[in-house]
Amino acid sequence: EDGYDLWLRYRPLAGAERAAVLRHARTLVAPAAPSPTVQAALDELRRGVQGMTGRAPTAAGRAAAGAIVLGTPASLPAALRPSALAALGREGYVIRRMAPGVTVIAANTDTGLLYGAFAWLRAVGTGVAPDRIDERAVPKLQLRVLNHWDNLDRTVERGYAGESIWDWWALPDVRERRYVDYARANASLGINGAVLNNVNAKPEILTAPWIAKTAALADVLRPYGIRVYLSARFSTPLELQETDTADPLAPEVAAWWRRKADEIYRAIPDFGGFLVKANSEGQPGPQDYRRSHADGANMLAAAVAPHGGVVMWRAFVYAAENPVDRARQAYDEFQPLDGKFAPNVLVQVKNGPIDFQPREPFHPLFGAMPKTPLMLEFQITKEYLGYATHLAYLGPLFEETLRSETGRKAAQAAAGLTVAQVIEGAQVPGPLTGMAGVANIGSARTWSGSHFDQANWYAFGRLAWDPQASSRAIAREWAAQTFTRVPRALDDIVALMMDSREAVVNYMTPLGLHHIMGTGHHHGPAPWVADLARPEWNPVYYHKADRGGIGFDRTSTGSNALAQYAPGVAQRYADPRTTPETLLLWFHRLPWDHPMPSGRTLWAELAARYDLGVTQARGLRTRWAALAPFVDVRRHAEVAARLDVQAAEAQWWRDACLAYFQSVSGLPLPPGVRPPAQPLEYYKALRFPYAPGHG
Ligand code: BDP
Repeated sequence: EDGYDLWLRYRPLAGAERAAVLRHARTLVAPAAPSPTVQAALDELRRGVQGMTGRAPTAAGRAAAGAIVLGTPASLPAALRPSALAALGREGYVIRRMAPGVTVIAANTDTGLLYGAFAWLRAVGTGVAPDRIDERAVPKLQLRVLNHWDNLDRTVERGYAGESIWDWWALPDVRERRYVDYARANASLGINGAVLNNVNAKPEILTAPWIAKTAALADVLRPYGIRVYLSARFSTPLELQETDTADPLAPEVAAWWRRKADEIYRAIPDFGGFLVKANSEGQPGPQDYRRSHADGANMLAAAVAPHGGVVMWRAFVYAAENPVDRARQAYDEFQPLDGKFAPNVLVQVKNGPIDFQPREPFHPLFGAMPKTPLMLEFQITKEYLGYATHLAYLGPLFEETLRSETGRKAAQAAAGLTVAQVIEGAQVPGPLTGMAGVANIGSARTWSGSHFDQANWYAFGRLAWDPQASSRAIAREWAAQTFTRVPRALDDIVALMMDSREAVVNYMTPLGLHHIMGTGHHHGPAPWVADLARPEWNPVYYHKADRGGIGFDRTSTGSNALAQYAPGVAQRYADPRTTPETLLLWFHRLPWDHPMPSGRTLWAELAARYDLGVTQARGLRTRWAALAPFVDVRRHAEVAARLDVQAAEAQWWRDACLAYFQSVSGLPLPPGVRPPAQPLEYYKALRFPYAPGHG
């Protein structure tokens, strides 16, 4: 067990369980001349049943007891056709017993059948008896997309799992087997799109040789229901010296993009479209020509529209000209453009207003652009949560954002909407909905750099399918397929996963602190950094600690970023007493002796949180050690080694942050709090010149 098989392990079952699977999967019945997609479904069922029972089902022409029948309304005989298939749409499926011993997997499309096949295997893999499998599922979002921040030289921005899985150099001729396994893993979750290259894009990706490479990948992924997309650099035609400007309103520019889209679609008829990072962190964009984000997005949208493509335009923007509060900028720039985007544009918004921190409040744009499809962007790779060395199951982070009450309503609705409901399209009736996840996938044997990081890929996929799903249930499902189904061990693994992200928050950025990580690489604590060129690059900008107190005042007495939220939410967060403690210093600047609900002062509470984080990190290690009897030796040891690092680095975070905050507050350590192991200067002097994932 080296982790390569992900959650699709299909390890042998024993006794009655094996017998039951054998009884219900003796034969596979499928339409004659199956499409590549149906073939993929049949192959997966065969592989799964063979793995679990030692015997592969055989192909049969007729459904008898022991058959799994795959069919669409066109191919299923009436007696085997479940009701209400139309409501399944293009990607839904139903699994039902339609005759004694006959399991039917039905869908309107072959992709639906593939999803149904994976769902059947998932059910068996999580311990559901085959005769009890009865499932009907329809994805709530249309576009469920991984964003690979993969560079053309095969490095991966913010990647901690080895080099890019795309061997661009050898493409289009060499098509690695790994691409198929990647497609299988995604299809098992319902992920139906992949943006292949970094949002910090190079112009070359849109030249003929790279279009051919992209087309080769599209061919491999297509049978698995996955479309490819590319990140486009806004100034591409200008940089390729094929136009004299990149002004989106210049006719030659629009014409160039139309021709480029035509060229791409000739090679890839189902190309998904473009993802664009514009006027953000030095990337070119329409504002270079005094045009708006809508001008830029709509010009590209017009180029792909005739082919059914979309543009995913990112709202992650901040500029030096906005010194007051970086958290405000996306809303300030985008909200006024509501209603101005073409119908095939989605505005892609990060979960929080800063940048993928261990904890952020939900982004105020959710619910505030009722005429614009908003696509939620999560980061699966753990840029700010300890890379792939710390264990942090992100399901609870994703769920926290998705379940946040925006305080905004759909037209004529009485109740307010959660972020999940907003992205599901409650305000913008129409087909465009989606979720994006910045992938944590590389060519490491584990795919994700660690065994537990696979769970974050898994959780993203499952939540993109159903944004209202429970992260705990997802953890259980993943762990049962990945590690063990022994109930006691499974309970412990799930509990450990569910506690892990909060541990990270506690030892890194408790009580609403944020962005106090090391410069550039974002590894380790550096709350003291104050000398970088732009104010918002410096951690001191975010915590503002000095003798008088700590925290970012985003209320009306400060940056007033709070006013970007719906009145109900803004009101609640305006008062420290009604602000959740977890976000206190995000919204408020408070004196060190501010009384906390625990009865401690803020300073004592902060110290207590850091201590708790260390205790929790150590706890993950001891709890995992106790699971040794239930997990294979190699994977157990590989996880344990990382948990050792995590416990040590939690201590480092705690010590460095307390040493620093003490130095600025001038206060003695609260009673009972152990002094940091080293003087502050020691932590400040640490350097990480070859930290992975940043250029
Ligand atoms: C930040 C990363 C940076 C990305 C940027 C983005 O540090 O590498 O390019 O986000 O999302 O989180 O564009």
